[in-house]
Amino acid sequence: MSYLSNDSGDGADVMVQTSSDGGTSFGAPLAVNARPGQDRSQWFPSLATSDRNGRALVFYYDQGVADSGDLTQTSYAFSDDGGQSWSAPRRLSPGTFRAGAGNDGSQPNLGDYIQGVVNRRGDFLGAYAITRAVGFRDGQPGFRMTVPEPAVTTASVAQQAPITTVDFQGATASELGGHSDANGFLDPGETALVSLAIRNNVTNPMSARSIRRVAALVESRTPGARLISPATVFPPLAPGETKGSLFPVVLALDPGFVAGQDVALGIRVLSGNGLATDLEATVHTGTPLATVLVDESFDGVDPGALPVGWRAVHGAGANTVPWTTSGSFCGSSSNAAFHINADDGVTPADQARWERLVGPTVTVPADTAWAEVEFDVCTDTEDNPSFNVQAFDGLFLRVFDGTLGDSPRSVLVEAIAEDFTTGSSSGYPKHLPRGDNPAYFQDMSVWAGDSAGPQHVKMRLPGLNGTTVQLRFEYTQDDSFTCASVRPGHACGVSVDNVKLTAFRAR
Ligand SMILES: [Ca+2]
Ligand SMILES: [Ca+2]
Ligand SMILES: [Ca+2]
Ligand SMILES: [Ca+2]
Repeated sequence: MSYLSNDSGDGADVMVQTSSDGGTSFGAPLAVNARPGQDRSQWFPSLATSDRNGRALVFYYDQGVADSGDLTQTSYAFSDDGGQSWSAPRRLSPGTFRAGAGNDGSQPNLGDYIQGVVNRRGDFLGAYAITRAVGFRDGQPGFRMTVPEPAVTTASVAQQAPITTVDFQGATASELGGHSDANGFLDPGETALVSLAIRNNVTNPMSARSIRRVAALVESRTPGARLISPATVFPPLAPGETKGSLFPVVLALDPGFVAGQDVALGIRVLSGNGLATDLEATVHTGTPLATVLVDESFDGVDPGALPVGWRAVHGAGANTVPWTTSGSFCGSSSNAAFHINADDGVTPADQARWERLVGPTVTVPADTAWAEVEFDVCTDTEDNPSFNVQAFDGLFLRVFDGTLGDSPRSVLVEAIAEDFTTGSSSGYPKHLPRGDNPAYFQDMSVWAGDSAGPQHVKMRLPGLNGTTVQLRFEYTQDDSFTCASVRPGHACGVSVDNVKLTAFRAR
């Protein structure tokens, strides 16, 4: 049997226990994922066995492919000795995908929809939910976005072999002198050097190996972008180790390449350890030309007042506590938008609320290639000290689509955001649980907990060209406890400052 355990505290590991007496007793639990205790969440394992050769396969959603954010894949491992030992895990899904992509409302995007079976031909079939990147208007003029969607991936039960256990850790493109204008951006007609970083992602003592003789072959999947020199090599990689390529591959953009379009790279990593592993990278192009649509420091108003164009709107809850501004939260003397996280003296059930801060309505130019949102966020709210991603009160961002002819809807930024960072981490730091109070905005990824001072947030938002939008900062808290309960003496709340929405064309 397979199940999850969070005894290691990293989010969860996939455990397997086997019985040789028909289920009367079970052996000791065995963690099969890549880096038990250090690889964040794995979840919803599904186990299947072949009655031809006795091989067992377990597969699961796997967030271990990045150290933060919502990048995910489905992974599997197999056993040939009745579950006493397991192979190094490897990817089942055709690529990695963002769990939050296309998440247009509340509720998690990937539910408990996963199952693996071995069919009569002896193939393993894994069915699960997958996402792909979508833009802001995906699904319009309908109300809902078009992802996630179901996926079925087949793995041969008979043909399994050792594999090159690497994952992708980064790609850096820099213009090649003499073949570019050296302005810091990769433009049409220019040539770039692309350096890669990969990690030996398996440290599980059952299956970890050092990887030797590591090479990569890179291909472009974007027309108009070509690899002039597609091969590179890496130093040996001990279990868990990340290494950069020893020399870059060389990427050239045709003169007719459309500036601002992303280049998708496929990276096939080969080694002396076994089968090759395929990874992906994205390279941005074009010199950005900015149009600033929103630029708000909240310094033009006194603490307690909101600037012209900004509104506090009550979302839900019996007791209204509107957004305001404060010049003394988070160790900062700069006035910032603020919402308190405190016991406001009403009955606990009435403390659940959803309060919104709505920015000005702006129209994004039609020739925009991508938009960017930046701001400084600071939080000190109730979280769960014993579970690193769980919080109960927090803040998230949606972008309202008020474009004429579109269904009016508020899109969670995680549904579309690229390169979404909070400080040095990807995505949101925390997640809210489900909750049955209708005034609580349950089950959301949020900025929450003690951020230890302001954190800079930055993200690219595709598909905003030609739309009419508002930024909507959404604060919610549940009906019990505040940050004062978990961190007595703290000034508790959330703040947002230096909010910028910028549209970029590319030349
Ligand atoms: Ca784990
Ligand atoms: Ca350039
Ligand atoms: Ca300010
Ligand atoms: Ca609370």
